[in-house]
Amino acid sequence: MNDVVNPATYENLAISERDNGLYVVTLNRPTKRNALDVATIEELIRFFSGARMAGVRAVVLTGEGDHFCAGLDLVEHWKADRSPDDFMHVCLRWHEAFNKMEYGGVPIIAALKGAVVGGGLELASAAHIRVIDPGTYFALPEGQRGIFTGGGATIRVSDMIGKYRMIDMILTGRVYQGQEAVDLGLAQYITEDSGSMAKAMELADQIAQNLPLTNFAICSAISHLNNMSGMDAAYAEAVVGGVVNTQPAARERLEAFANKTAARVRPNS
Ligand code: 1HE
Repeated sequence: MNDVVNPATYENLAISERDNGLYVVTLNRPTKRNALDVATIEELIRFFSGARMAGVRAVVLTGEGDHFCAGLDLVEHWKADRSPDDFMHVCLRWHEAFNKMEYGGVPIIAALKGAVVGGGLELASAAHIRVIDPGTYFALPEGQRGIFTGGGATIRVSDMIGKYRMIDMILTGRVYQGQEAVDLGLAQYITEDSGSMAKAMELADQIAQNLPLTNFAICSAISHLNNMSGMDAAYAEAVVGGVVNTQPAARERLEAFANKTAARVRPNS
């Protein structure tokens, strides 16, 4: 077994393999509400740096216990009494982890519950799809804690809900939940009961049936292209399209369409 997907090599993450290259990655410090300490960030970097090469086709990311993630481990941070230089490097490791997630080419579906706050929201926002249930809530308590973001909220949360809503969240501690959170863009799906995990698994199963190179392009190229000028993005999209849209594995699917055996796109019933 590739060490990257070997559960025995992780302490703060629980890694479990399901069918079809689908993995569940669970933040596993429930007694600390899955707060992100240095060790957990290093484990996220390790898993998501190697996931694609280890054959992982999709990941459901969740948390053990009632809460997805309470953000930065405030107790570790307080005890370490870090210098600015030290904390800058902590933040750079967070970015390493979350960039590996967003740009790594493996689809990540976050099954969210309870608190998704501060750095927990930064982590969730590096996933490609977020599923919530009625008990899930989002907040950026940094303003009240006397600190600031450091794991990409200024980039990804702004991207999801707009700069001024993000500013309001961190200035006032405003909490978003339920359908309003979906309408704003904090999540793409909400379940009626506490079934965010079941829905995330269903989505991951479906996504894992796409060709891996297609999923790689979707979960890597789109984010890169969005960082480029329009001209460069159009050029790079053509290059990616050239590689992905001619992949030999796609021929069978294209042939099925041409032979009228492939499913057609129909409206929801
Ligand atoms: C923690 C943390 C944590 C809980 N760091 N230990 N994030 C926050 O400001 C959110 C802080 N946490 C909370 O508001 C609440 O803990 C929760 C809403 C998440 C959960 O409440 P509850 O009542 O279920 O749990 P609790 O009693 O508050 O905490 C249970 C234990 O988890 C307790 O430890 P214990 O050893 O005393 O049992 C807490 O100390 C521990 N715990 N949250 C450390 N965050 C790169 S910059 C990112 C900036 C940020 O992320 S700022 C936002 C930080």
